[in-house]
Amino acid sequence: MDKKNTTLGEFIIENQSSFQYSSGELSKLINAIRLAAKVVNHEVNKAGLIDILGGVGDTNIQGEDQQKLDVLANDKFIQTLKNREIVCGIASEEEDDFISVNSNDEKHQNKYIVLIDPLDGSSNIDVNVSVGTIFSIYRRVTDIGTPVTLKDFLQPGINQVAAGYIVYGTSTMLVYTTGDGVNGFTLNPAIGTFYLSHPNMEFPETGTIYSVNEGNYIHFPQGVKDYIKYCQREEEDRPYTSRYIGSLVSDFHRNMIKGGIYLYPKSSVASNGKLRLLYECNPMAFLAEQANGKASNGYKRILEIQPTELHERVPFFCGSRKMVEKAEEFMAAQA
Ligand code: AHM
Ligand code: MG
Repeated sequence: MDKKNTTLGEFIIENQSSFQYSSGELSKLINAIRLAAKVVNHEVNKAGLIDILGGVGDTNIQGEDQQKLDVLANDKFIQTLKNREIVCGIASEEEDDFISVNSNDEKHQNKYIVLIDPLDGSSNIDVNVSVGTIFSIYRRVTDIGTPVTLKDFLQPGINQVAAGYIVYGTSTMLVYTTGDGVNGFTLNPAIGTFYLSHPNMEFPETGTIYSVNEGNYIHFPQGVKDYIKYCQREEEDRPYTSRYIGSLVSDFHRNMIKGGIYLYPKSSVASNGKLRLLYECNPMAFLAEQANGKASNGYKRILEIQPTELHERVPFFCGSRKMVEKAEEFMAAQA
């Protein structure tokens, strides 16, 4: 069969047997995410048409205003995962604490936990700019048959079994890895089917795009300031092009296709930057490494950081391998 005619559903089945611990559970879980993605996609696409925009008046645990679509996306993903009884626990950017899921008939028998950022870049919704969903999947570490605990969620990123994102962009794509490369699927909205459009995605080894919120320049550490100046210097393939959407999923997606680096460093006003380790940086880092790219906190591999809190933040440098290494050189020079 022409690979490009492969649907996501077919791809999941075909690849189930090649997955080391395959029991079908992970396939069901990715299928549930596929379904929730289509529902959220439908809502995101009609956001400008109906009275669904704007804040709901709540703030989440990080003190940020929640947008209606954040709440809706959060509900859809959690409901879908709960209803299908395929996970034992869920943590979300929009929930203060993790959720323990108990199937009706069998007590706590599922082995996977999911961490999600249901709608990342949500400050972009009101202005019709791409947003995304990020997900990360682990095997629980506590005993099956008991409720999940925080320990199940505070695992280093290297333990991830699968991770991915959905980008609600000019077209909607679901991109994911189960540790055997990265594949991208584009939604045909007419029939509601994802097709394999980007098999074996890889970051170019280097690139000419840097993505950072330069408005924060004054607050950045000296190593980051020096790296930005390096990007802007006229030499060889530089100055680089600056591209920053403010939507991590979209910035990452573009950089993976074209070659580039994304930076969200710490600053004098945010000691660990902004992005969350568990449901933003770890899944993106897993994807980056699976796509021949690199992800670091400026000094060390993101995937090896031992988390201590559900919503902890971490500086994030991610993208084409050589570019991340160069940024790390500048950081090390100022350490
Ligand atoms: P969010 O989870 O509240 O949407 O924040 C995460 C987003 C990322 O998608 C994006 O890269 C970053 O925040 C932009 O932040 P800033 O506006 O500070 O540059
Ligand atoms: Mg987010």
